[in-house]
Amino acid sequence: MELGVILQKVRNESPLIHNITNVVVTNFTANGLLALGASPVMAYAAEEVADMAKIAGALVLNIGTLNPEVVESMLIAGRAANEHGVPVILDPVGAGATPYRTSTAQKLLKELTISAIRGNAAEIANIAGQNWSIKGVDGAAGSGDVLELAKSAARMFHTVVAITGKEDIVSDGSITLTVKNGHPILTKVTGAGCLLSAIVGAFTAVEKNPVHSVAAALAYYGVAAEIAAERTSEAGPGSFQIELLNQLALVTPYEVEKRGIITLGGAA
Ligand code: ATP
Ligand code: TZP
Ligand code: MG
Ligand code: MG
Repeated sequence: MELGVILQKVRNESPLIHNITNVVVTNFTANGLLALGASPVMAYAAEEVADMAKIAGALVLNIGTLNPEVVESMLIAGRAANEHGVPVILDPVGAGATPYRTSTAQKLLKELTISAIRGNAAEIANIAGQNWSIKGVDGAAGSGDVLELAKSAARMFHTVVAITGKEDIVSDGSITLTVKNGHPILTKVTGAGCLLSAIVGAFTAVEKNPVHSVAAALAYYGVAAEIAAERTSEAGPGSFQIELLNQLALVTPYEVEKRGIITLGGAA
């Protein structure tokens, strides 16, 4: 897989990414997509989401701060995206923390064709009917087999599943990859996962093989985070957050190729 080529394609094509996301991460997500070179838009009204989704390169649905109106808009946007061949990405933020979040994520998966789901292990386990502990929107490490979980969830939902954490797993149920980039300080920035899901949308807009697009997005993001952490090692999460935006814009396709670590299965 040519990581650098996919990144360059995102920057060349600057796909429009329609986000229906949560109120915590909206600004950070828009700035992160701009830094990457994509074109973000947030649109929520039931009256306009179908029109926006059908002209987008990808639709990203994020259940972080749900309410019934937002869910209705997600379904309308998702149906329009599906009708027009626009890939839909789901971030099931906090699934498992409350029954409403779990059942909403499951409903979106049932009623829409979803190209990829990106979440932490607890969120993916809970939508797949397994009981992993989750505290609010933060997943506990858990003791389960994350590789098997990604595989079985991908098969269950007929989609690509990305489980992120210290190492990231991407599976379509038959091919499973591990991405070993990133930095622990990402866990101190709210929206680090939500922005990543939006970036997965941007990569999936330009690369039609979703295992490749998702793995490339995770590697790109992890490499940008590593460089940002190196450059702000004397500082805290505030400086890191800003430097992450800088590096999302500055990291080159060559650096992503050189530093990206993607292996087949869970092997080292
Ligand atoms: P959570 O709420 O559990 O933190 P999230 O939705 O914020 O989940 P993460 O799993 O934190 O999403 O993933 C966001 C990014 O942070 C990914 O690029 C992931 O690889 C990276 N990441 C998370 N934890 C670590 C870690 N301990 N070491 C390195 N990278 C990490
Ligand atoms: N509460 C509802 S959504 C949200 C919080 C804190 C943001 C979660 O962002 P992420 O990317 O999962 O850390
Ligand atoms: Mg996190
Ligand atoms: Mg999250």
